[in-house]
Amino acid sequence: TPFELTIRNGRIVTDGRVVQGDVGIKNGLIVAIGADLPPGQRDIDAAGRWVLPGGIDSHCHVEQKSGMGMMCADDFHSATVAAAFGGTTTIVPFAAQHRGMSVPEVLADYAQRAAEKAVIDYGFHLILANPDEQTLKVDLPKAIRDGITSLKVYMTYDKMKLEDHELLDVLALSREEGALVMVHAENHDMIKWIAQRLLDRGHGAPKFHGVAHDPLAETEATFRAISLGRLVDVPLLIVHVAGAETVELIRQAQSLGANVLAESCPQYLFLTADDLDRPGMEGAKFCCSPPPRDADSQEAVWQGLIDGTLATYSSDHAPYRYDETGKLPKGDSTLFKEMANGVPGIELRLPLLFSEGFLAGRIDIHQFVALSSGNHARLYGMAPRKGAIAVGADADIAIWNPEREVAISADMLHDNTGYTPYEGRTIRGWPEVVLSRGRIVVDEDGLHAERGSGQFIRRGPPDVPRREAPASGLGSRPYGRVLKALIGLEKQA
Ligand code: DUC
Ligand code: ZN
Ligand code: ZN
Ligand code: ZN
Repeated sequence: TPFELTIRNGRIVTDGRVVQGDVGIKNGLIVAIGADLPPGQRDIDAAGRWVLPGGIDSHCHVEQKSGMGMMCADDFHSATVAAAFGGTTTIVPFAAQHRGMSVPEVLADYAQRAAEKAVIDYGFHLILANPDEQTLKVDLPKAIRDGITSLKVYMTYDKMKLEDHELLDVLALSREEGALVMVHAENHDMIKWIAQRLLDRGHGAPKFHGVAHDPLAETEATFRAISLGRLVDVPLLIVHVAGAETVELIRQAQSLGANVLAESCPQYLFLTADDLDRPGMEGAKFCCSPPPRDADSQEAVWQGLIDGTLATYSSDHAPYRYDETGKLPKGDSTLFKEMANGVPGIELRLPLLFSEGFLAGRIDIHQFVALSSGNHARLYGMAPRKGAIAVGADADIAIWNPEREVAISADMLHDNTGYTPYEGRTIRGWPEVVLSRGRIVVDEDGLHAERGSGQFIRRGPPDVPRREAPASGLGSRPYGRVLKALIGLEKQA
């Protein structure tokens, strides 16, 4: 037989079409797609199932210390196992530089920990908190050449935030070196100012996290980030978009030719600020930044995903336990400012979208594939190897049973958080068999992959569809000769 594995009789999503048929796999690659392929050494029956590219989660936090110094609950084993059980076959978490750390030491540390533990493939984005000469001129260009082709920068958090001129330095460099900059856009001073007034008045409960992180803080910083990107003529990607006004701002900027991309996450589709307002400290389980907002914002995020304003759907899995190691460092007297920021979602990200997006009729199966995998692969430089069922691509495949009903509870999940913000909901559809490079990672009898069997993906340059600003009128950019030279658009003034 020409195949090590044949997936038979599935509904295969490939190249913008749905094909009823088989997928032949050899040496970890997809080598044939068609009807009536010969049997493999092993066959998987996919009758009545969807055969989809494995998910790519391009925003998750694994074995990472937060800006506030708290350690995630998941390591590279538990996080990648949980990802695989939820239909994800590649993750791109963060390697986080904190002030005073050099980029090579950060990358070596993350690379070693992931290589020992990951069960699926992975890359890293570099979080830049220390954009000094050495970092910008030497270490970052080298990291990019080594396949770390994306960066995250923060506009808030005392220990992480960059000034606008530093953001401009990073953006200008990203064009020269071929990397994509991800921006956490919230206005630091607005949040700090509101939070201080709340605390002065004795308002420390979890729900006040949502008050401090006002939607305007997100919208203002997003506008500023977009403006910085336009000034130096570089694309950027706004992560974890939460609010309706921010979605609309991004849509308008795109219509004026701005090269702004954006991402959202399950917590902005399925949670609201009301979830933070639960009895006792329970609301801490729903605390992330930016926080979930209201029903109108949920609808706006759906529309953004549907019409392409938002290009990627990631988990922003930031796993902290509901105890003194994470959410409640001071037990019941923990103030909202002291709770670890972030919610778990690496396993439920795709099942939630499959059920409430695809099966509910909000998006079609091609949109599901683009939002869960294909767009991540292109924007983060992993196509055509990842993100599609295509001949020559890695055999990273999730086989979904659309009939299976699942009542969500924390004890069915595989991460180390110990709770889920989606407890008690019932969804439809589940990825029952998951392959990574042709290896069965998960099937009906559980996990098969070994610790350390995942591979580092050395990513190429981002493939960002380029929008052009109009030549004149609203949105046009008058780049004079001098400005062009200053920002590096032209070599000589
Ligand atoms: N930003 C993230 O990307 N994740 C969790 C918290 C945060 O501020
Ligand atoms: Zn962030
Ligand atoms: Zn995050
Ligand atoms: Zn098995």
